[in-house]
Amino acid sequence: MEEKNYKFPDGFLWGGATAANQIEGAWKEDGKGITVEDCLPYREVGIADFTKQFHFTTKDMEEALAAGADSNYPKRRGIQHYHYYKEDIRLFAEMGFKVYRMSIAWSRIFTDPRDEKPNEAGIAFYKDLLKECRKYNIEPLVTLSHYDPPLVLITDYRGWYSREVIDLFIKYAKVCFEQFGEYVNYWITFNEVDAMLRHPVTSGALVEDRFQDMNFEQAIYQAMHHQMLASALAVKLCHSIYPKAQIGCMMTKLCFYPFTCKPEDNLATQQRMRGIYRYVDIQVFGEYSLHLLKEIENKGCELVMLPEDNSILKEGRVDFVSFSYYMTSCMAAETEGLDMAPGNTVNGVKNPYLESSEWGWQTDPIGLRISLVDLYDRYRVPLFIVENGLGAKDVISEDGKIHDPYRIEYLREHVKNMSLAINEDGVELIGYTWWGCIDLVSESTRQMSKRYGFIYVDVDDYGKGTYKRMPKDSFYYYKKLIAANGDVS
Ligand code: BGP
Repeated sequence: MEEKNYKFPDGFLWGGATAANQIEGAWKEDGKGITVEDCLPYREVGIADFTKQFHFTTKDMEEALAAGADSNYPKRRGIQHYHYYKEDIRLFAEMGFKVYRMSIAWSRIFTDPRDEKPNEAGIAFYKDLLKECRKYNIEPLVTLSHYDPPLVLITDYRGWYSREVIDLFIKYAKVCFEQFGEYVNYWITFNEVDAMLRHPVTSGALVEDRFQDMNFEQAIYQAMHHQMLASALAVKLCHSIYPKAQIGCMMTKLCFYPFTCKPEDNLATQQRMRGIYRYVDIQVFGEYSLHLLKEIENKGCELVMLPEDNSILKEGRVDFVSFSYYMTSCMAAETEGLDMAPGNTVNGVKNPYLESSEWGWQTDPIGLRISLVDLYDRYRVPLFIVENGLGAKDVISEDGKIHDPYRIEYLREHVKNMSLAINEDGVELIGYTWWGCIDLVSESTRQMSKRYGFIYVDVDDYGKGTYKRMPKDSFYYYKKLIAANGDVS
């Protein structure tokens, strides 16, 4: 068999990724405002089904939380990164990270998004964190919004459906660019921008119950439109403040294969895949695709657009496309009787040729190469993989260490396929950040026990543990891989 070298361009950005609401903890410290994520367990204790109804004011919620409601919720503790960030970044540097993807919590920068003045303590925290990255020559890649809208957007607005939220967001983005721009060359506007269609609360602060006067789908399309405008305005603002900075969009790179070669299954797959790209199309091309406008019209919905909206979208086109990639599954026109597989927020028909993680996500390194080629052929802008990883239940062995060959294999096989996409398919890929480079609270399970990290954090789902950090075997593997600039041959 032909020997392959798995090469990457000089300066390729190797690193890891996290999000504020999954690691920081300190949810009430130093003037941080309350967020949707801080309150989500309310639905689990039956006080309200947050996703459907919401009759509280922010003050009610604050009082209930202060009285100890859901006090054991893992997201509020995170991994205490707010207090351990220096140690965490030192460990990232030890692995040789060139880049660290993190997010800023809007609620730390503005306690209430309507405040005129930003919260100085929040600014100071992120400045210190960014300086710490720079100390080790780690390039920060900063996401402005990663699934954590301020609660006020639900209680006092109708989430992103309210056009005023755009101004609030841009005020926040401006503070970030002005205060942190000297440390940051790479920005992302919204994490998994397409996610609002699948979970309207966490991405759009949209609660169905608040839209009894209209079709909820109509509200989601309108909220998406406002988020597109906010993203475009943020891109333009960032370029005007720091012309050298690059700012991109971020999508969930779902990938479906036709379950059979029946034309019906192919058509179902094509339609599904078209849906996946439609909002990134706006961010890259600066305009709505006809098929999305048709879909909105066919559903009897209407998009309210102001005369300036088209030029805002045109002037705010992104510099790169970034994405998360974990798994693939299949599409069939008729799913009755077929096995289904769960995935990253969406289910698909189970692919009999793939292995599954403990959570049923179907691992597919070749699907990453297919995704890179699809994205590059479509957009012709640099690509950045900003989330890829394997969630697993790690066990501490008798020797006191964590041996995680499954994670190493997942990493190696995905990296090989990235190299093939660059060297054989001509894809322009600028970086790779492993999701959850340090153990963090999982988004879908909201627990610690689904672990992604190269670094183990000693805390369980109930907050028991020392929070001590400990490198796993994969830590040393990734360190070697980065030192060899990805040559895993
Ligand atoms: C992505 C999110 C991340 C992250 C990841 C893994 O969709 O952007 O925030 O959590 O999925 O998902 P999970 O934590 O559910 O395993």
